[in-house]
Amino acid sequence: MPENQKQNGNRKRGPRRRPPFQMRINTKYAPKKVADGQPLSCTKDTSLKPEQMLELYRYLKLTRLVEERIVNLYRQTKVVGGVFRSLGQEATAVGSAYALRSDDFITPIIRDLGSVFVKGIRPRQIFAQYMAKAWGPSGGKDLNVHFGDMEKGFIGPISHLGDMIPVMTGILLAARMQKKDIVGLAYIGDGGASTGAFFEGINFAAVQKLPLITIVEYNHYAYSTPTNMQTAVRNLAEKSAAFGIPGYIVDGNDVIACYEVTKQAVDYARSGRGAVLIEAKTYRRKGHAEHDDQRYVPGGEIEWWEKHNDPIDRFERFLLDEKIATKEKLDEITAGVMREIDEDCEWAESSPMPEAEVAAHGVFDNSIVPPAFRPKILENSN
Ligand SMILES: Cc1ncc(C[n+]2csc(CCOP(=O)(O)OP(=O)(O)O)c2C)c(N)n1
Ligand SMILES: [Mg+2]
Repeated sequence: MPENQKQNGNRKRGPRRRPPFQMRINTKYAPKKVADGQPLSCTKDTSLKPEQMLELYRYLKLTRLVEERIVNLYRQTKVVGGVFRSLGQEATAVGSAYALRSDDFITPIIRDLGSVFVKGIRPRQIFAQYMAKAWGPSGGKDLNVHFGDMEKGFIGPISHLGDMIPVMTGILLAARMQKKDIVGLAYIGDGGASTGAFFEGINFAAVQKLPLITIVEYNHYAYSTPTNMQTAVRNLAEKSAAFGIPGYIVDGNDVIACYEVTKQAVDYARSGRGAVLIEAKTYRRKGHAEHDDQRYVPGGEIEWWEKHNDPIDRFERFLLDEKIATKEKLDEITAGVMREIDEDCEWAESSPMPEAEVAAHGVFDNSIVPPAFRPKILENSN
């Protein structure tokens, strides 16, 4: 027995000793090095059934092809606002959201259209939203990502990076008070992970052991700022140590790995053990938005990711190699997605633009605008 415990012949009762600090980062599903010349595929270590994998494939294709269609609409000037794409990162949003229950909540950022589809939003809503049409979810008040659907457990993002994390924490606290066992999944970029709100939101969830899962998307850039000029940590998952919560690193371009890691986090969080931080390693192949020509990206970098680490190519390779699907089956799924996109785009295009008075309603508290400054269209509102 150590000297200090021998006093009075009894074991001394001091403060409970905590085990030494240990960084808890799980790297089981982190990106793996493959032998030179060997193309990347997906992890085989999965509980997913073949039909679920085909559903994941459908969501991946839907995300990519809907975004391509929005770019077409943008070039035709039918979309006039910013167009944000998740090209090359689709697997992170799709795989993670697929691990949730339908009553769980997400709050996506601009690279997470795939998670919105998994939550049950239809392409027609996205097209109508981007074209600011009356039939769109915000009725023409916004023309890109600022809308949500509470029924479907989808909290719309605001522009201010990081601020949706404390909001999600609040939702989870309210859910606990209502004795609901939902979990919340908040997405954030590597740039957004440098904000104060990111720290405050996760810290509160960690202390309260709220079931908050935060996915930080390491996509190499925030606007034109490379991640190493954004943070001094090598892995964003290391930030989990600041909160005393488990951290995971996942290959964000492996849709199965993203599902499995999030599933583990969901089980952990739902069982009452608290918050989790997941870092998804991925790459933003398009600029911040469609107008960004990416002149700050070193030559050959984008092409390398496109050729060697595209999430859809990797998953197709996996599905074919593992004989989960034939090429014909995958083509059939893609054709179905294209049909849905054509139909939904036509529907959205046929929507009228909103009446000016209706679109202006519910944006400001018109009663506080001095009458002299009230534009004509607001005269009859309130
Ligand atoms: C608090 C705050 N600061 C700055 C901005 C402007 N801004 C919008 S998106 C963006 C870059 C975001 O980068 P990241 O978080 O890495 O997400 P990504 O676009 O790479 O998905 C910035 C700086 C903002 N919206 N909110
Ligand atoms: Mg980023």
